[in-house]
Amino acid sequence: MFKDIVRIKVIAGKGGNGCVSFRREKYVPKGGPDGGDGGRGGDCVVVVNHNLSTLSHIVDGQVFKAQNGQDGKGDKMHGADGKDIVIEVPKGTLVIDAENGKVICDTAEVERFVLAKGGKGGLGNWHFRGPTNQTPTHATKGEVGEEKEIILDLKIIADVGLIGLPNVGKSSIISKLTRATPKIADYPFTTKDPVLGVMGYQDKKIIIADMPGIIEDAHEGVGLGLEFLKHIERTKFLILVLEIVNDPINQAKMLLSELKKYKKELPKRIRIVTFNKIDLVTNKEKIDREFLELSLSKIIKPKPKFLYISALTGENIENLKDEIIHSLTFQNK
Ligand SMILES: Nc1nc2c(ncn2[C@@H]2O[C@H](COP(=O)(O)OP(=O)(O)OP(=O)(O)O)[C@@H](O)[C@H]2O)c(=O)[nH]1
Ligand SMILES: [Mg+2]
Repeated sequence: MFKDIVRIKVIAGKGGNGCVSFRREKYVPKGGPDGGDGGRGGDCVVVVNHNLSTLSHIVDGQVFKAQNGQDGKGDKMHGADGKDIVIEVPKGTLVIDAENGKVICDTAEVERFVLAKGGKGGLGNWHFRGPTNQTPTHATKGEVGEEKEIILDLKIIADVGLIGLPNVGKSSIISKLTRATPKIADYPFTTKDPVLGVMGYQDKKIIIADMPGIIEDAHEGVGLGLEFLKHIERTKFLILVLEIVNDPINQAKMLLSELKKYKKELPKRIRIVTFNKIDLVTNKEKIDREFLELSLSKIIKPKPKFLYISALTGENIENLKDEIIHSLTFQNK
């Protein structure tokens, strides 16, 4: 199951107590104080695991507790430090303080972060010896560890996102561009969650995200809603997938309006418009490309690149690859 938001509780370990003890040796009836210090409590740490792509391994409400430090012992023996507890997350997970909603750490930038610090160990009684007190019976207790309620909110990191109505061929396209094997079927909402694929180019890896379909009034929760669009917020650009045989201009208008309702600037992210299923058009002369492109250039700004493709036969898929690479290079300059 794909999960992209969970609430957890983290409890760092308590420090071990300092020890009260006196040296006991043969012929030394009154030995000096030798109580050791308590160990430090373990920390709660969030760490990026590059093999993860969801938060499904974490249960909502799960409590992560680090180990307590051990108490000090006689003979100045230091108690063992408590072990840290590591919470593994996919890259791109935002760590949010549930109390005030503030982002504490963005794992797109930081790969390891201490969420809650373990308590310090207490001091053993030998620290408290002095000229006036040779037999201190005092040691300090270990400090409690920090405790926090945390929200983990995954926003996947992809370079390019595929956006379109249901059933237009988005998953078919990603399966042609990358080695991803998403479910492809002739009914709407086959894709329920984002799917990532990697397109190799020279020594670079371009990450492409296939998205669920968007329908009219998705912003009001119709279809699968628009919540998944948070996963394209970090993409460098979007590819709009339109079905050539099904009034593409109308499809584009509807999609733009939904994207805008989610986030006003999102439509500006569109760099490529693909007209898919070109193989279904028997008389290609009948398509008025000029009219199509002119109409779409009026509503998509800056003017995108247009490609007529077929994910079924592979027509123009190589050109689409080139265009993706070109757009990314252009963007990075
Ligand atoms: N003829 C033809 N059929 C295609 C082409 N691309 C995809 N299809 C078919 O269209 C149907 C939908 O394809 P998907 O790739 O699942 O479409 P999608 O956009 O991912 O659909 P959702 O995940 O439901 O949003 C499948 O039956 C595909 O085989 C194409 O270029 N030509
Ligand atoms: Mg799909």
